[in-house]
Amino acid sequence: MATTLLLNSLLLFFIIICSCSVIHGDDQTAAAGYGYQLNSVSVDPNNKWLTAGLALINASSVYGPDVQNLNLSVSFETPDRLRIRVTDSANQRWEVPQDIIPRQSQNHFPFSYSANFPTQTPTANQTLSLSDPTSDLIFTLRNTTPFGFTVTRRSSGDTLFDTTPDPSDPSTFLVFKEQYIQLSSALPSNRSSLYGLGEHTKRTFKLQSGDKFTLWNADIPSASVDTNLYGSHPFYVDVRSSSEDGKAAAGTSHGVLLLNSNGMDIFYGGNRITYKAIGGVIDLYVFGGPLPHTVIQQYTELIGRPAPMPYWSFGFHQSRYGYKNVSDLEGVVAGYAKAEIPLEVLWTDIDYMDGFKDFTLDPINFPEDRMKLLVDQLHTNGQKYVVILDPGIAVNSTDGSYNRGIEADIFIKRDGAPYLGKVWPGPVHFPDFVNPQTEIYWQGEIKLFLDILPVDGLWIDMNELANFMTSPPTPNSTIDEPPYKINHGGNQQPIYGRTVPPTAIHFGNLTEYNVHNMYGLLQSKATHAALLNLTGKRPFVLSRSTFVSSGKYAAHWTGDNAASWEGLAVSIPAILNFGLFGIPMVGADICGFMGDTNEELCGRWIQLGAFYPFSRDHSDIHSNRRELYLWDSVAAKGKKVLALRYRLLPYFYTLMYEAHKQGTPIARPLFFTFPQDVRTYEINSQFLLGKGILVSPAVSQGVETVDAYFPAGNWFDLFNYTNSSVSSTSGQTITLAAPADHINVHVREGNIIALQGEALTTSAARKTPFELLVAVSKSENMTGELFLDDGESIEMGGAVGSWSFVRFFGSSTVDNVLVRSEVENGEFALSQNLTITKVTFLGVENTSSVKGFYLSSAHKASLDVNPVIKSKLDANSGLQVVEITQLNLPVGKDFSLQMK
Ligand code: MIG
Repeated sequence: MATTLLLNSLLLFFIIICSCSVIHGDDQTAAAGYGYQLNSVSVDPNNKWLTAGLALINASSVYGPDVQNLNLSVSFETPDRLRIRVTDSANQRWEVPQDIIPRQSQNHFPFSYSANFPTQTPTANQTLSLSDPTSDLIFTLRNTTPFGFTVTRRSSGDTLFDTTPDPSDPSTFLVFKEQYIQLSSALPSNRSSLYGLGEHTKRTFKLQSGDKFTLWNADIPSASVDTNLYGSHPFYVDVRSSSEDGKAAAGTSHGVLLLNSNGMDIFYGGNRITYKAIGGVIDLYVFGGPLPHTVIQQYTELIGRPAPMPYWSFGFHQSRYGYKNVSDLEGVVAGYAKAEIPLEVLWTDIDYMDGFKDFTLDPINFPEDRMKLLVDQLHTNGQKYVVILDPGIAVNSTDGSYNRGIEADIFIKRDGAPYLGKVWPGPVHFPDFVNPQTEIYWQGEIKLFLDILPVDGLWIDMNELANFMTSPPTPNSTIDEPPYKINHGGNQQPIYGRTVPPTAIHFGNLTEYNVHNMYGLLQSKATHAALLNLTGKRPFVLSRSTFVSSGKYAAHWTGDNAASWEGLAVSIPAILNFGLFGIPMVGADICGFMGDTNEELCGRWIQLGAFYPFSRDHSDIHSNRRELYLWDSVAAKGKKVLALRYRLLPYFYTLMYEAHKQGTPIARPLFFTFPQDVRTYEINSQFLLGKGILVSPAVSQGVETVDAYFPAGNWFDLFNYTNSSVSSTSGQTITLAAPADHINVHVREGNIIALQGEALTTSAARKTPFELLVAVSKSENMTGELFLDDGESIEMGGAVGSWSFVRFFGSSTVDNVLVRSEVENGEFALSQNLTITKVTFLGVENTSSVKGFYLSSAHKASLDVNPVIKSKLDANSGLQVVEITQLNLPVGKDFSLQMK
């Protein structure tokens, strides 16, 4: 007990050695329990690091051996990002390496600390608080028995994370064993709403008391609710409805990441969250927010911002598992063309492969010559083509991909030989994407394939890793069979089941046990790099398995959902979650994947799916077909909603830019825009696109109305400017008509949206003139943004000259509406001859009779036609819709337009 555990005593300017009597005190309960006691504390001379030594109080026999001595280190990585690490002070343990998830290098901010603790022997329950003068976060070490720490918010005094143990309840203690780490924080259940932690299918977006989350990537269909699925994201956002003292505004938010790649269970009990991880270290980040969107900005600043997605990927996608041959594919393209429903991207599942082997074409049904013609034809039409790849490389010595993999020695190994699994082609080896050589191998294979078939993107499936067989565990191995059984599959299935066994070995002697949850991330990274290097264009990669930071490389779909009404409803929380996880390009299989769909369900699903960031219809080989043109009513609905989606493409794409630059999701919970409105915290079946477009779908069978919540303000129906506008004085639930052919999509006052025309492809839509939609607000400033580039160059917002960015501003009084633009780098927009030909004002006071409008003099020259002003009354609101048409405003030049 007398020895300190400090790493470098030369750096210390004080050392405290606690005496046993101080630590144990009279607390018999603690002496009988587990947990750790504070043993020493130090701060480095620059006040950038606090280090503390912790010593085990009592060993316990469950879940294997305890780690005796721990090192706690705390630093402010930025004023908004506090990092708390607990590691084994004697042994280096596994943790997520910098080369897998590059994090910002440690540029710590100095903190100040409360004066008395470090300079005198701490007594029981004394505390030491650290705070950065510029930060709202305070870290407090508490010399309780057992030891605990808290993170509080300076401005409100609110406790954000509280590991102070309840001495009578060992389940609240810090436990740190070789293969079991327990960390528990108290939460104020009446004021705290949690979101995130996945990947799971959940019926609610807000976490519910009693929810359990297991993180162990698995090929489990997302149709199963509340079990671990394909990805792992140990990150949540905590939105507080008030602070302890009631002083902080509702909506004050922070985020918490436990950066740990090992299998884990997380228990949420309303007033407590408890992590139980089977390896790694505690590497806890607290992001101070204080708003939902700033939390996500801070989170993605650490893990990496989302990859920009090509413009075309915002078009509509059609896929199916079970397309029979090239003629079948051609028929789908023709079906869409005939029905005049937009089809941007055709997809092909494993059916195209020869014997389900990657990088091959079935010579009978998908022969090379016809496939080349198909892809050529799609490209001529302005359409794209994407195919699937699975990780497993078929074991077959006559096969090039196999031989090159063996040659390069890049497969995951077990017992010294490439591990033998089984997937679609039969026996396979799995490329080890931890090995840098594997990126080279993978790129080489993709190049050979692209040389044959120039596909536009890649879809990587089964990368959890999924394995059709279970290899026997290594006898007596606690790696294959750890002492604590996480709740894999919802019933504590062995973690070696139907994947690569945890004892398998990756490059650098890493175990599958430790890197398992990162396989999909590593494959996404390699696939993204390969496409970027080979095509010189912005890659499009869709990955089923994800981990922290996957958004840097890939889009995601929610996997094998159910073609059911529940499957439709649960897609909304799933999509919102991936926005929080930094993977904003996300969608669910439209019309449902598993099981037969039906006309009504599919109709409602395309109405919702048209507003997913990633909008793709996909289905299982064992189910009926569901291309949108197959039912007349679905075709009609598809045409209507996709027409609006395509008009909104500039808006979606500008949201992609915002996501790429700041991390803010494309599809957002309502509380992102309305954090102070606590009624938005419980919403499960509505979401926002950006800050101002509200989607309120019908997600149940047979309904003709929808009860939708509208935060305060005037909202205007985007399908019909003069009908169904809604006025919500202080936030209210409103019953909206939702006839079968209608989905409610509203824009809120204060938003200026740049729209383009409808078209059957995104490239055609991009050639249409712009319409500026101004949702007039009397009380608030109006704003909007528009980002423009070629849609496919690697950088989004890179070299000046290749992009333009336009900010729109507006203000309004009773008889005067002003809207203007400020253009950054206008050259690109000017070079494309992009013009605004129409401005529509929604919500103009009916007392103001519009006499005319006035363009700022600098641009009068651009007015080569006489604009036409039309005004209609919105029967619902009594407000006017005023349209100014036949304008010719260059998007690339500032303008100002006043209407009075
Ligand atoms: O074992 O490639 O989630 O979208 O159609 C199933 C066939 C493998 C699972 C994917 C699904 C895909 C299917 N795949």
